[in-house]
Amino acid sequence: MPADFNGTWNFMNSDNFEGYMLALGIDFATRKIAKMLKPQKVIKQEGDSFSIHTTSTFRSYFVQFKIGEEFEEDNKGLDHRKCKSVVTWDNDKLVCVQTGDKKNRGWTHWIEGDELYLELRCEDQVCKQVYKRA
Ligand code: ECB
Repeated sequence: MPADFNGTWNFMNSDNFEGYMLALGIDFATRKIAKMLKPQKVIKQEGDSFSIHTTSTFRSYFVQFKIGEEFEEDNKGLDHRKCKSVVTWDNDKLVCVQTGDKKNRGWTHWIEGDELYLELRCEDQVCKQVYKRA
């Protein structure tokens, strides 16, 4: 049985979001606003199909995918760079590799108790975020 990510998750804290945004080339004004946000994630998981809705007062982002199936990601409202993404299981962790202009781009999600963890990677930067079950 894989981990169950279903649910609504509220942002608690983050580490090095600034470094991650700099690696993506996000401009100063956008970074200032973005780092104040407390996004909410709604994750729907049905077998190998997932959707992740990340919403905030400033911008929101939606992605859906099936485990192991490559898809085009547009990163609309984020850095807008297109990439080819694929998400796989690494034991109970969800691992996304985002292949495109940026090296070493991707993310990993896992659950510990009632907390959802997200590690965002771009080039040499790693941002870690923690969400709590709503
Ligand atoms: C969507 C809420 C954050 C909006 C931040 C606005 C501007 C900053 C622009 C670019 C920064 C790059 C990413 C923002 C960080 C998080 C957004 C979604 C990250 C993500 O890929 O989540 C995955 C895993 O949950 C699903 O898309």
